[in-house]
Amino acid sequence: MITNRTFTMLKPDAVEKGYIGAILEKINAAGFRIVTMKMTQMTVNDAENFYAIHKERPFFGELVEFMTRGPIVAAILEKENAVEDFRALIGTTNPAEAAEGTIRKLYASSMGENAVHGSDSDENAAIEGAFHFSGRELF
Ligand code: FUP
Repeated sequence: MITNRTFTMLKPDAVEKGYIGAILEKINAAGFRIVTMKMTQMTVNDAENFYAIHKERPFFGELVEFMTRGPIVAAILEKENAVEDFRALIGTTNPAEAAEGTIRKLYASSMGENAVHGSDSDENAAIEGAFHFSGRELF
């Protein structure tokens, strides 16, 4: 089993603000290899399924509305210790608390609109990657 991969989305806020290039540069500079990547837009059904774990949370409706309001960039990334290292690179969920130099500190505006997603476990990285990509799209 491959455990050195994680899954990311550059969220609608980051795409709208023109941060795709800057964020990909940080990802490259941190030593991640891009296994696959695409620009896509989630449907309401997609977002409800992707974030099903948060279904009962008060922010669920806003989260789905936000994640479907425009295109995202989805990607699978590879590196030793990918899940943990990528979460360190992006910073905490709330950008106000994120460490200096992290992607969320630099490019996110709020807890809800936090620029980028990173899987929280190897298991979820595999599930989330398979949600967006078929085996033929992995390089
Ligand atoms: P993270 O793993 O850092 O992406 O954060 P979570 O999986 O806990 O949350 C997923 C998304 O739900 C966040 F990116 C933004 C949204 N969220 C809120 O809007 N409010 C909250 O209190 C927590 C999460």
